[in-house]
Amino acid sequence: MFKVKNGFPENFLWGGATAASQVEGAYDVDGKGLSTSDMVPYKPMEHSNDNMKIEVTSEQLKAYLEDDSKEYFPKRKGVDFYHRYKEDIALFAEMGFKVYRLSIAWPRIFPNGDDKEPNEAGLAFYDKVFDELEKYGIEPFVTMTHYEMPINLVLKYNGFESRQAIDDYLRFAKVIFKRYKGRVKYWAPFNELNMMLTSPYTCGGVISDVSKYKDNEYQIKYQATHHQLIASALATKLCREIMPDAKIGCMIARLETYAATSKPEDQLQALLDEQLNVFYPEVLINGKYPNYIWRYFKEKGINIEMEPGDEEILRENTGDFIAFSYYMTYMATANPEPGVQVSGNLVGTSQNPHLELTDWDWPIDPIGLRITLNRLYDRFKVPLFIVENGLGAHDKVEDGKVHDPYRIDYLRRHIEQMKEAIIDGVDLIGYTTWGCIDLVSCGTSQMSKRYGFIYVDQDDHGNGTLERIRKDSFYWYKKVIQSNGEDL
Ligand code: BGP
Repeated sequence: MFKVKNGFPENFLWGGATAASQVEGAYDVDGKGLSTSDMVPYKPMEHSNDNMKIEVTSEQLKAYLEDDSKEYFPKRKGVDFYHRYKEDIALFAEMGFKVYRLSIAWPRIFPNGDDKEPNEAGLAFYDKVFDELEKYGIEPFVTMTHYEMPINLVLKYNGFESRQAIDDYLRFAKVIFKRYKGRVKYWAPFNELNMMLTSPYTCGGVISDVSKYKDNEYQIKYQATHHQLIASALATKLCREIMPDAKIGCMIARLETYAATSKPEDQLQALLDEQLNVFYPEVLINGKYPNYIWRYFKEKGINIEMEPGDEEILRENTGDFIAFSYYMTYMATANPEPGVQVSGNLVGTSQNPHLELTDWDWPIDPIGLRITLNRLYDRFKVPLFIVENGLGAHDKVEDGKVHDPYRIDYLRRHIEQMKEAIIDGVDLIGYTTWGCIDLVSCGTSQMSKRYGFIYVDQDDHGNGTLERIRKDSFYWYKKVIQSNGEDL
């Protein structure tokens, strides 16, 4: 299948991942328009999964647009990658990255989403980023949009609730495919398609309280998802036409789920949750809505409005790989007590008594990653790419250094399980740890939830020098890459 050295394929893509909305900052510089993430204020969260939902109401949005002086919007500042990308990419190269996952901020290219012409300054920025990556031989992996929809499209037609979003998205796709043809080999149309179920605003620019499906939240989310699935398939078609050598695949948040007990009904709930999670690759890799989803849609009163030709679009434009984020495992229970979080509503659970928890109550489960890799490969038989995995933790600077043995331990244990999965026969092609540099947390907008190999001097309120400091894990990951996963 593929030559293995020290347990990993010789050409294994080691690297790290970020998102424009969480690192770039410069939210209104060089013609960039406002994105959905620019309208998410600081919402601290400690030791709870309560606000995994990153949502904004129509009233809040109106207030933020009119006068945002009262709120602090951390993602507008990020960690100033926009001006420091050369320094940061040099640090990634120092660790030996083979690949760097980044996203393109859609409103840098089309400030209002529907502008007649793209914004040249925005296109030129990513030219320079790709130049820098090329200088060090680092392959870009581009998430075409990672929670950065132009806010004007939310105001104009409630984001991906409207089918119009497909056309505007494809205009954006065509511009970036043509511009970066030959420079970017790996593409993912959206970030974590399935998180539409908890965060329709963040994932699809959909504000539920103004939705035309107001009385059925499932209809809102799955109709918007249908539009993103069609957009993904048509982007895949465009990609094949414009860049035949590129690879494009679907990206989900993997929610590996265990039955809370050996009760058959809990095991059945775990099966149903698994089906909800793999629904997206079922459509985008296997080319059709899976049979099981129609029962679920019926039970939830969901009636997907499709247009003639939609089924052919999905059947004829399937992806090359499955990319996914993996942080933790979940537990499914058929009869949750009031207040118990269950994976069916896609909220992380801290109930598994056998797993230790992170500072933010995310269960740590390295073996779960081996299970996930086997499950996904057994079902889809396409290459897999782990594009997010990491530990959000409180780090502190001591005498100019950051000692993060807990992060090294977390990553080491997950990489060990990746090695096991490869021995199991899984075709795993790459691994980009999440937040290779400290950045603004997606769910909580906190800087203090740090993931990076590189510490950034900035606190939750945007105070700091933005100085970069190599953590102990920086030097550890450098050895891991140098030894192709042998020296852990
Ligand atoms: C994923 C997002 C990433 C990243 C990650 C960690 O859902 O794709 O953008 O943020 O979550 O979550 P958080 O930043 O909330 O710790």
